[in-house]
Order: sequence, then C-alpha cells, then structure tokens
Amino acid sequence: MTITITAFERSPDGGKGLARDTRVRWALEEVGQPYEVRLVSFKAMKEPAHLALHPFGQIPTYEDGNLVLFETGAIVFHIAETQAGLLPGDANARARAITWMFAALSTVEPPILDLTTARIFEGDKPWAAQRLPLVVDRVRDRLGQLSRRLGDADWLDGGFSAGDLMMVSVLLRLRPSGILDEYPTLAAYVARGETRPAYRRAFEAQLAINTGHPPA
Ligand code: GTB
Repeated sequence: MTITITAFERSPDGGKGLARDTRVRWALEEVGQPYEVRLVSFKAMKEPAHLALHPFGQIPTYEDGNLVLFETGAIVFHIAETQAGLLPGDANARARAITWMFAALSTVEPPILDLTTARIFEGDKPWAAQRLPLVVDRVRDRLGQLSRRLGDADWLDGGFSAGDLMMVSVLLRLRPSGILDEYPTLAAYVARGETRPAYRRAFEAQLAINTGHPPA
C-alpha cells in the first residue's frame, strides 16, 4: 500500500524545510519507506475533502490504506512504532525516546511557536515591544535547560531516535531568529541532525517542490 502525505503546494518559507511535512518526510526516509506527496493549496486545506482527513484543515496528513492520521507527533510515532530504525528495542530506552518526542512537542515547541506569533503576527500591536522580551526569555530558558542536558553527547539518549528527530525539527524553527546560535551545543546538535542523509533527502524533496527543481 502506498503511503501518501500532504504538504503545502507552496510553502511560505519557500522550501527552507520549516513546514511540518519535513519531519514526516524525514521519519519516512530514516526507515526507508517510500511515500507519495499530495500538494494542497491553502484554499483546498479548508475544503471538505481535506477536512475529512484533518479536522483543523492543516498539513501534513498521512494516509496508508484506510488509516488516516494527522498531527506530526502521532504520525512520526506511528512510523517509529511500525518500522525499525527510529526507536530502540530495549523497553526502557524506547520509553525514554518517546519521552523526548513528547518533550519536543509539548515543552520545547510551544515557546518557540509563541516567539513566531509574537514576532510575525503581533509585531504591530502596541504592546508587542513589552511582550517580546518575555517570550524570548522563555525560549532561552528552555534552550539553556536542554543544552545542559545534552552536554557533550551527540543525541539526547544514546543513539539517534525519533526523540532527536522531533527535537531537531522543533529547534530548526528557531534558526531564522538567530537565538539557536547563542547555544553552540544545540546549534551543533541541530547541524548533526541536518547532516543525516535521511534529513538531506527529506529537505531536498520539499525544496524541489518549492523551487521547481527536482533533487539531483
Ligand atoms: N500540531 C500540528 C502538527 O504538528 O501536525 C500543527 C500542524 C500545522 O501547524 N500545520 C501548518 C498548517 O497547515 C503547516 S506547518 N498551517 C496552515 C493553516 O493552519 O491554515 C507550520 C508552518 C508553516 C509555515 C512555516 N514557514 O513557512 O516557515 C513554518 C511552519
């Protein structure tokens, strides 16, 4: 059965890999699972056919036969659970890797998204200049904590796992802000993720869609 995901017909970032289909592509590439992509416009995302797949009218979605999933956490978890390569075999190590997936999505990503909101969507509000430093401080707090935990390790808990895939994906969103570079340990961690061949393939595939140039 062919796995099909959805992605932006035209991503607002022009293909810098920041839209969330990249993390799903990356997971599929890590486990060696071929997939197809159906591109959707912003208009089509809010129409009944797509809303039947995704109640919030967003990308990405994941279809495999009669299984339809939305939410990148659930999609990557499903891929990691059903195919080898993203979760360790040892039960406790597996539980810890899953913990890092949740930490990425529910503890690290929210302040990062808040920063995007504060900068892009609230930048013109009269209170924006007062709120922004508070939001930046919350991001820095999390990055400091994460950086201390990672220390000089390559990955969060032993070998690369779905927890790292999700954490790197979440941290990548910070790149345009320059804040990531304040934390060399995390900047190097993200760079390690980006140099993985599976990430490169995922990135090139989404870039090709947005630039019209097929991957070499
Ligand atoms: N919690 C959901 C998940 O993890 O799957 C969030 C899904 C989501 O936010 N999807 C976004 C979407 O469909 C695309 S990824 N937005 C359209 C809408 O809500 O109408 C978010 C995103 C979009 C663009 C950039 N960018 O260009 O830099 C970065 C991230």
